[in-house]
Amino acid sequence: MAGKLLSLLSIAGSDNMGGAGIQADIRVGTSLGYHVLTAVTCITAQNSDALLDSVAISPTLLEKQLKAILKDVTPDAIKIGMIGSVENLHVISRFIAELPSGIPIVVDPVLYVTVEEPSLLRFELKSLELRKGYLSEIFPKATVITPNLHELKLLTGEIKSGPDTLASLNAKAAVIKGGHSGKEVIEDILIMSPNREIHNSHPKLKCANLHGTGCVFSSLLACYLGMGDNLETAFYKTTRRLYINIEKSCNYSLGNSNYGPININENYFVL
Ligand code: PXL
Repeated sequence: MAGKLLSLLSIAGSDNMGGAGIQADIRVGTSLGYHVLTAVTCITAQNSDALLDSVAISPTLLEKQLKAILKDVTPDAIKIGMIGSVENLHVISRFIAELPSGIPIVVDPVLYVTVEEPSLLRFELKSLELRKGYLSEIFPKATVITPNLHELKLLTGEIKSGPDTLASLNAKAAVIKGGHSGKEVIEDILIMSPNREIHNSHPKLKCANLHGTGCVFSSLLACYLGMGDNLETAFYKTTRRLYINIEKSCNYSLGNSNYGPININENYFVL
């Protein structure tokens, strides 16, 4: 029999514009030779101007998707993005508790997104219960979590990371994504223990096409971990590759808006 095909399981929401969510994860995984399995948690209606609506998949259907996959395939890596409801959070929590040990699980707690319609704030962005669920049920089971600075604030009350960050997030490791700092140099920080931090910096790119950056970050990280990289190497490769993909996305336009998807389809080998 031929060699085993690597598989990434993306548990996330659908973005009909193809920039974020499940669609981003499929493109990231495919670019690295993965077969991408999906469990859809919710469906959004959006374009590059606005998020119009979002509806959660029923917890029963989510559970069936996850069980069907696990009965057949043991994924090499798992990425968890938008969750859609607290009921779905409980389903995901039970699912990851029952997995064989050793599968890297990357959790992107989607609680703040760049473009938003204030009148249509989706569940994810306003639910206190969801935040509590992440902290008590999901983060402790994750290999690494990837909040942005706004999400860090929403989850811990702190705007900066420090020695207590992992304890207050209840997580084993975290990457704090610095893209929203407003600074000219973006600094992403991998926290592996209270006194072990790794900083990766790059200049802020003046680029309009940034939709999906957070989703791509977490699925790249999951893919590299699933290929056997340690967290430090996977973090380095993720920040480098994302930077190159964004740089190459600056000079195209898609549709009406000035907030298009990043082009993640090309793999750039980074070491
Ligand atoms: O980027 C966060 C995000 C995650 N998942 C889905 C989304 C978005 C942002 O629009 O639509 C499905």
